[in-house]
Amino acid sequence: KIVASSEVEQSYIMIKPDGVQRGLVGEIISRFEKKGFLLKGLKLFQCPKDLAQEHYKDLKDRPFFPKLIDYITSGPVVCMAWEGDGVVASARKLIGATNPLQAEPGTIRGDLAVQTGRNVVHGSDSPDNGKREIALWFKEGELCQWESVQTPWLI
Ligand code: FUP
Repeated sequence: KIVASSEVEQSYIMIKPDGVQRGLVGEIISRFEKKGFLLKGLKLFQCPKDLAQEHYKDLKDRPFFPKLIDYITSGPVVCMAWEGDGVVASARKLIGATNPLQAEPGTIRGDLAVQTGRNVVHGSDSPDNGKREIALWFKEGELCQWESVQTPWLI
């Protein structure tokens, strides 16, 4: 089990299968890069059903749960661990509201999506869930410890 190497905040960000299929991977990654967060983990991954169910376990009693699991496992996703002070809340702002029709223009969902069930990207909703989700989606050795040369300009 992976634990964040430091007390630095991390968020689990995932480009969902529709984002991959629609060719939005570069566009989405670029928004987090340009903002100034640090990429500590990145992989293209075909998610098995049991992992999708574990990831979304808080939603298991909701009527849309089976469809959500089918969607997330329908094709490869891009798994990412992004690090930085305040990254969890900031990433949620960059991503925008769950329903893309309510997401502000300028956010990823506001600019790139129309359906709640096809909302292109996931972001952890708390620092604790960031840790939990990164440990769930990444194996030992898949995260890199490195510092960007830009860091002195950003913090
Ligand atoms: P978010 O944190 O914005 O990803 O939203 P939630 O955790 O509430 O929901 C997780 C995923 O469930 C959403 F991205 C899409 C799906 N969902 C639905 O399909 N229908 C709903 O009514 C709510 C969520």
